[in-house]
Amino acid sequence: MMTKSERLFERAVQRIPGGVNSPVRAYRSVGGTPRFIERADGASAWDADGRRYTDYIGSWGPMLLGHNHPAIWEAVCKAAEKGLSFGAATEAEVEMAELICSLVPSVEMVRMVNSGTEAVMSAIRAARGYTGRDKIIKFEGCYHGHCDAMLVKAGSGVMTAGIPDSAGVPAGCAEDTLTAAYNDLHEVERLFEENRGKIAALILEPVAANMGVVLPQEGFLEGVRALCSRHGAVLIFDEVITGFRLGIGGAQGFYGITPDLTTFGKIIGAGMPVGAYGGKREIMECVAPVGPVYQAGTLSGNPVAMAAGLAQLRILKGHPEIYEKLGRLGDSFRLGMKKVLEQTGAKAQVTGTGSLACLFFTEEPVIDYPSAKKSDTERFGRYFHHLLKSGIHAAPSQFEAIFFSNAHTEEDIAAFLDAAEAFFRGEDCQRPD
Ligand code: HOZ
Repeated sequence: MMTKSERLFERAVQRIPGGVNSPVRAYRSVGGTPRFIERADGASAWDADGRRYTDYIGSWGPMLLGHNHPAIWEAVCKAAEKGLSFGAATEAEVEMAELICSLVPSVEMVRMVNSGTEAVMSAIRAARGYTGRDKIIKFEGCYHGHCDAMLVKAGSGVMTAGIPDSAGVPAGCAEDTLTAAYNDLHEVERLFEENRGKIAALILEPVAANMGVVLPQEGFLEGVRALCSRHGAVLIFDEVITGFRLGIGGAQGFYGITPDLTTFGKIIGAGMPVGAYGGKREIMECVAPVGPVYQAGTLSGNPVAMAAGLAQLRILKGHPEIYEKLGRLGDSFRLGMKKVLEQTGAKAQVTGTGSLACLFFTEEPVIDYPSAKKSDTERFGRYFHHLLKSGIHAAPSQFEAIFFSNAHTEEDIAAFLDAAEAFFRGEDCQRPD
């Protein structure tokens, strides 16, 4: 008999491309049918057939406090009672801007938008308007949302689907996007030399979390900072995943590097659709209505989304011990997984930092896009289905992160490691068609 998820998926594919509203939710690279999620609470999610999973997707990052947190839920209900959207300025937007600027010192001014994609698109426009230059440097395997200029050698769903240079992007939109290998400062230096006075901005994920999780090597972030300063280019940190996750000050606080602009995403909305970009006052004052760089949005700074985000950020600000716990959970996972790999002789690499982790099925260290792509994705598919059968809901792609939240426990991590050990000892699942 078909499960309810299977029946829903059959209907979904008739009316929604691939049956999903974002490709990363599809199970195409791992086989089988996406689980349709009905509800989630804390670290758990239940599918349409009533099966419970420990959830390590966490809406791709924002559920840092776990699902359905009571304070956030209450803030959302209170805000919704007053109205869902006004298309006019509200006090909550001012509070949000002040809070972000106080938590992330490089951000002197900030503009709210509705997604990470919008944040990146707008930050790039601001950088181009500010410098009067057109070219952008990005890194292979970094994902900065789906705006045309960023769909060049991109990570996340486009890497999973094997279409890193999406169709439908006019050549003209991508010709000003230059790419370098992550962690390769020489290549960045060469691009700056070959394009003197033409580079508006360099954008990167300070911890790459859309080609799996790849850490910056020692000196890499310092190096890109120095090169941007030397060549008068705007350094943009895409902190859609790392912002408020690797610490209250994001990856820039964690590594002690100051970008010129930062993009944020869904974490600010605690599960509501939110993004933001901000940074140096002189760059942000190029944005309309102060300056000539146009960017707008009816739902930007939406009152319900602001209420959810303010509730989450205030809890994070008031409870630094949450970050200590997140770091401990991440370390338990990474150290425990290393032990599992040693004991079972499995050829795999565990990567990550803080509350981000990833397991690559390759013998070589993963430092960039080519080394990430060496991972055996067939084996990942079998591992994924073994996890799912063991009640673990992780991203259905090799090239995504495992997200830990404050609702996870050491027992959850131990159960994950047990499932991984069982997989490596040969109790493999078959990959469904
Ligand atoms: N690409 C992001 C995850 N790595 C966001 C999820 C999505 O694309 O839907």
